[in-house]
Amino acid sequence: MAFELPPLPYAYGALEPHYDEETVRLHHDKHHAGYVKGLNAAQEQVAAMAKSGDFAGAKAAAKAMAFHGSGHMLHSIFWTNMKPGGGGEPSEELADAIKSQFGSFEAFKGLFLATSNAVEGSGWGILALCPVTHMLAVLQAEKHENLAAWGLAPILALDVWEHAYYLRYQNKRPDWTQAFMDHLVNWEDVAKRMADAKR
Ligand code: MN3
Repeated sequence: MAFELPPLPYAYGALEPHYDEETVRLHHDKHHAGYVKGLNAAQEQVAAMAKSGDFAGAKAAAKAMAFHGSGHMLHSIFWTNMKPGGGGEPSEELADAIKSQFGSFEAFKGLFLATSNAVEGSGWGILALCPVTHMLAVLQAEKHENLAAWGLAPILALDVWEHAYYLRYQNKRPDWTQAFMDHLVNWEDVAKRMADAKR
């Protein structure tokens, strides 16, 4: 069954002024859609190899699967991780987990922003949960798939590819990551993802 581009959970312009309508539209309808298309193409390539018995394209298919599959997954998380009037602080279980792992929400925020800002080239800042130990970890992804920690579930994903912010924020990545944290994060969604990952 083919993968599909999930619709945005809000209107294209709903995150203004912190995330501009034009970027959201291009980012969702062109960039994210491109990863869904690439993932489906990789799946078809695998099916064709299995059918023909010719596995000459195995390496390319595996790489395409990791790149486009991770791109599709991280963007799907990213869109739902935001809401109009977001930001602020998490509550209850997620707030406790962040405090226990990082000392305080402020310390977590500093680490998450520094980690996201320091991604080399295109990538992501990620907060992930280990479903076995329930520990939280702040990670980077280069492109979508590199530097992944196997087994950890991303619950907060911040896109720092230039396509994610360049129209509004130009080269000022730290202004974009700060705006994301202060005005866009949907902490209820992050908390729900943590609870789901624990099950
Ligand atoms: Mn993107």
